[in-house]
Amino acid sequence: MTATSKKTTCPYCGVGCGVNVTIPHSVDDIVPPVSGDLEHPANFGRLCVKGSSLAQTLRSDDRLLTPMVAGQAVSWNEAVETVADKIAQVVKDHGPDAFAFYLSGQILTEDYYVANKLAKGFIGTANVDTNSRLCMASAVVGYKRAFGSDTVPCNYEDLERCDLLIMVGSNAAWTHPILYQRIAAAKKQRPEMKIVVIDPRETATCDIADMHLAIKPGSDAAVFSYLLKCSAQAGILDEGFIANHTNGFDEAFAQAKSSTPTLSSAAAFCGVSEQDLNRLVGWWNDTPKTVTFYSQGVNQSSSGVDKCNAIINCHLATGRIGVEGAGPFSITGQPNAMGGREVGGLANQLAAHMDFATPGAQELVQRFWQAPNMATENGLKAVDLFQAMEEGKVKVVWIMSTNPMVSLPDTAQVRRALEKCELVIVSDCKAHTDTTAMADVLFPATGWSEKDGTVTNSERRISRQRGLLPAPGEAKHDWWAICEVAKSLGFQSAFSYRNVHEIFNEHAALSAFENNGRRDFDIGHFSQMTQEEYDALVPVQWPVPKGRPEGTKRMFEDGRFFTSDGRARFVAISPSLPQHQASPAWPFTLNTGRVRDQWHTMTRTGDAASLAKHTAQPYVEIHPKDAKRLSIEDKSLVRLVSPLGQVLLKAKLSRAVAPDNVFAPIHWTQQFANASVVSNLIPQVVDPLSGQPESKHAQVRLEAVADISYGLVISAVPLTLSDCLYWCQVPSEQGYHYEVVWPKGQTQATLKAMDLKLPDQSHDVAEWLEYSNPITQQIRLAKVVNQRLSLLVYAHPQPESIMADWLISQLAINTTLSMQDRLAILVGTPANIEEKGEIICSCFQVGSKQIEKAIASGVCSVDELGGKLKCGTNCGSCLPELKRFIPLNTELAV
Ligand SMILES: Nc1nc2c(c(=O)[nH]1)N[C@H]1C(S)=C(S)[C@@H](COP(=O)(O)OP(=O)(O)OC[C@H]3O[C@@H](n4cnc5c(=O)[nH]c(N)nc54)[C@H](O)[C@@H]3O)O[C@H]1N2
Ligand SMILES: Nc1nc2c(c(=O)[nH]1)N[C@H]1C(S)=C(S)[C@@H](COP(=O)(O)OP(=O)(O)OC[C@H]3O[C@@H](n4cnc5c(=O)[nH]c(N)nc54)[C@H](O)[C@@H]3O)O[C@H]1N2
Ligand code: SF4
Ligand SMILES: [Mo]
Repeated sequence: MTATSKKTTCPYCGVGCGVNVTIPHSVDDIVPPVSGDLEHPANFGRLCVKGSSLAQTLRSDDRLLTPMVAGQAVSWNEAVETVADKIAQVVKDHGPDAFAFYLSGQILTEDYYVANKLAKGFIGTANVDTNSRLCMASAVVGYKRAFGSDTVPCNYEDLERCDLLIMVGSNAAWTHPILYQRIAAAKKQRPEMKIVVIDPRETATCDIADMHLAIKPGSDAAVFSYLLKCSAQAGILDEGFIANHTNGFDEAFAQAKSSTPTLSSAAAFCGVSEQDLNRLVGWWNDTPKTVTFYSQGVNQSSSGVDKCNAIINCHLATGRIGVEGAGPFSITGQPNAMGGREVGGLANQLAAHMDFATPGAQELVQRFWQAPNMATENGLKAVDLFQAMEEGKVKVVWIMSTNPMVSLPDTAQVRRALEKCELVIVSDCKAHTDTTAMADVLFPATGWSEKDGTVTNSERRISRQRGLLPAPGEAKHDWWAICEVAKSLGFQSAFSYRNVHEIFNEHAALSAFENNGRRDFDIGHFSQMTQEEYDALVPVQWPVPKGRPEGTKRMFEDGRFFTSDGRARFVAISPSLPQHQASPAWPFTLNTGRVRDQWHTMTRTGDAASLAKHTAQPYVEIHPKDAKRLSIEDKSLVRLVSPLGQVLLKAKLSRAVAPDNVFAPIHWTQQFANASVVSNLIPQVVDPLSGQPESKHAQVRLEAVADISYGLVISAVPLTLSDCLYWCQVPSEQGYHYEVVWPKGQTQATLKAMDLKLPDQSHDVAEWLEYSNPITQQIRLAKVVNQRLSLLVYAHPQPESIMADWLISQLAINTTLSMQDRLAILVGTPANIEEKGEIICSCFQVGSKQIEKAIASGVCSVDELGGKLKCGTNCGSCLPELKRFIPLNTELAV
């Protein structure tokens, strides 16, 4: 039998890369090879490290395999009836707004469409919000205010063809790696192309930048307000475009002039040097082909929408929109955040890019759906929704494909809300997440490799996701579960879809229904596709109206916008700073974001041992000056306290953050570490227009943690480490690896006591190997059962680097341990093994020590490093980091 190959789309970031997967012959073929799709216009064959590691995440020991009600496995029938009965009861007793969906930019467009239709047309509530509220909401409102529609004007080629690229609040090198590599390649080809990074923190993205503008957190709008003001002085306004295609220039310009009257006032507001700001102004003035590319550093802010419009104002004023190599380009984070926006999956949208405020829209959608209970006004946005839950107003919530116990700000509030809610339904692929732990009903969902449907990437490109493997256990598609509940509620005829193709056709038909060019989102060409056509769908950029099957590369080329008069709108912006500012009690500003090799709450990337090597533990980046003042050492445990809660993280001393500022990644949940969920610290401050939380900003205090000992526990079976102050489980293939911190005073006896929690091994022959040094206070214990290593515990007063990889590999060794092996285990390393150091290249597992050694032996470029160690030669995600190892930065852009 020959293996078959299928084309699908990567489930991670909004770049939306095409993936080829070779389907295994049988379920026992563990790893189906995954490669980049050479024909996909997002990536042309390349994949970053997360995409390349997809095969490792396909099988998980922790899949949710059956529906559960109150902790008991039940049939789908019973679970669906439980849910439908409760929804019917609360709607009858309290009205439709007592029910809510909380969805995700990671479900497929077809899942999203039916959820939105059920809530807004049939149950009668617009309480359909999503984690895109935490992600894209400000960008959506910014576009809608300016263009009358949520339309991304640009495409990926514009990023390669512009002459100036301003990257604002984006660490694309880690978060949109394939786009970043396309940009880096363009810069290498045309070194005269300028790149500016605006970010309070120095990131890997800065490696290709001609200038890094390390602004004060939240001050972005002032940069663009000043650029607008200077555009007039420099005479680069596009007077014709302003006159013929826009409204509101005078007010916006007057406001920009009064907000940022001088170079010195603007530079002071943003905390940058006048020289740097002036340099940006010069480049802006000289470069018609400018793209401004923005992400969460812009969106996740109490003034996120204003920041977006400050950017868009500059592009409208100079006519730098709707032409090749220019435009305000908001990049989407999740693989289908854009698809969610298309179906109307936010509480203040209706459907198909219509909202409640659009005259006639509600009636149009009602007619199209034949909806019996049409919602009539905006529903609750995410943070308000969870507050309404805590107040007892929302009584049933159905959470699908998101982990709000980790990702929403103020975890304690989210917990209170879910505890108060009468019925919490969670649809997830995983059995154990911080949110499934709060559920009354669990629906087992199929995951990426099992689902069929469509997703839309950051450049409006719709691609097929194709099912590769059979669903495990009783797992079902999300759209199916929604339709079953809908049918059980009595809405049979409107939800009797047989497959996703029927749903997609209906979604396409609604987009075209009585549209006639009035609405941007029109994919009417697809409304009558056959199953075969749907299966063969090639990636295409919307709009794809009837008669334009090739789709649309770029928007607004004709200068017409989707406002009532067809003109774009300037918005007068007064730049403002984040709501909470530092104070003596809370002197540090906490910034949060992503690391290269993990995805969100680690439910998928946490399954790939190789991806854990880049960043094994949750950390906080602290400037060395602050660390010294607070007696915090590198790698030591630090407590971060905010008015809302506290977390424990490992210190990473770094000049990438400014003094008085710290940065922590968002990925670690209670499944991976006992006390490191950073959302515990983030207040529920939101943008007044978009409702998007200011997740990039919290005020905290830092404390060194005293009287502790650090350790490492390696075990053949999972352990419950309840006596620890801190533990973090590091994903590993051979066994269980925990990094641990205990209160001081661990003795051999207490450490051995951990063993009591292991399964009964009384029939086995067990012995302990022990080493302790009273002077260095080191204790090392190894338990050998039937001549094989089963548990290992190291404890010492300082955070030490230990070769956990080698130690854990000893768990898998089948042969009897020799005297030499036993000694090496207690020492922590065999004499003849090269220490790799921190893994930099995940694809080939090349570590910092190996790279340093190669450089010491004369290697002096990234290419030569690749030739010698292979690092950086597969996905290229580590190239920015490799470059930093090269002395004097002799390399140009990679
Ligand atoms: N590896 C990886 N990639 C991902 C994801 C992931 O989890 N892991 N998630 C995906 C998703 S859903 C999203 S939304 C994207 C997010 O992609 P990005 O937005 O690129 O990622 P973040 O790290 O959240 O934040 C970007 C930067 O904003 C900066 N920042 C903080 N405050 C400010 C500010 O006030 N102004 C400016 N200008 N910058 C500021 C931070 O220092 C940070 O470097 O990534 C996507 N890609
Ligand atoms: N402090 C701070 N907080 C943040 C951010 C930040 O930068 N700083 N970023 C915010 C942003 S931009 C985002 S996008 C969010 C992300 O945060 P979340 O959405 O909470 O994170 P995920 O880990 O992606 O959660 C997805 C869940 O869905 C499950 N799942 C995966 N596929 C499917 C499927 O097909 N069906 C179903 N039913 N389940 C599935 C996964 O197992 C997982 O439990 O975090 C936000 N929170
Ligand atoms: S850049 Fe990486 S994570 Fe994003 S879609 Fe492409 S392969 Fe997937
Ligand atoms: Mo996101």
